[in-house]
Amino acid sequence: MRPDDEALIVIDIQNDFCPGGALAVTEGNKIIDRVNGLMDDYHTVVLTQDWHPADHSSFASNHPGHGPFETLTMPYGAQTLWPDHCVQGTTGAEFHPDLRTDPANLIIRKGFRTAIDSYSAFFENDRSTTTGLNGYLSERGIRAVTFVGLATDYCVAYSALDAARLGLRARVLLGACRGIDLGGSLARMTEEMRAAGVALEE
Ligand code: VGL
Ligand code: ZN
Repeated sequence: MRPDDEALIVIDIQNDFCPGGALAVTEGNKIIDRVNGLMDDYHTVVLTQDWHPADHSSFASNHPGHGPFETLTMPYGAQTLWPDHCVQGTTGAEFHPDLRTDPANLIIRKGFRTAIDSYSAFFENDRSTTTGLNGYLSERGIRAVTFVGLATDYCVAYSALDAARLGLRARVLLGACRGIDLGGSLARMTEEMRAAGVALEE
């Protein structure tokens, strides 16, 4: 068992991010056995769930003339456009059926505001609108967080960078993550995490 001031944060292991899904991450399903095992080591387990309305501003389909994986400038900065994914209430938004959910103490949904995307488990993409997760963790006395899940270079990396910025000890188990790797994003975000003091382990 890990010390009780540590939490495991499992990012977005949902059908749409696994093979066959709308925004499938290569081998996204391959991490599930390991993640399920890790849950037994932590007193506190948090799952995140990407949870978008159908008219979400990150969907290319809501920007006529633009396609998936293009970048648009939003009021809060640059935003990658994605295929429709993790639409509230759909099968694609459900956790992968092999993922254990019973051990979760908290399930945090993000990206449910039409006008703003949310990669990080802590803050939306304006980097200031909070999800409430930091308050939950601090009230529970959590000082260190370990991240696993999908995708390494988006929701995992943004979450880990925010955790470090918030003064939590942050660790990413890269072998229990898989990346999207859009235009070199995997190398870039891995380097950003390393530079921010996030512990990168296999
Ligand atoms: C994610 C792109 C869009 C992720 C979520 O979970 O990494 N990536 N929405
Ligand atoms: Zn999303």
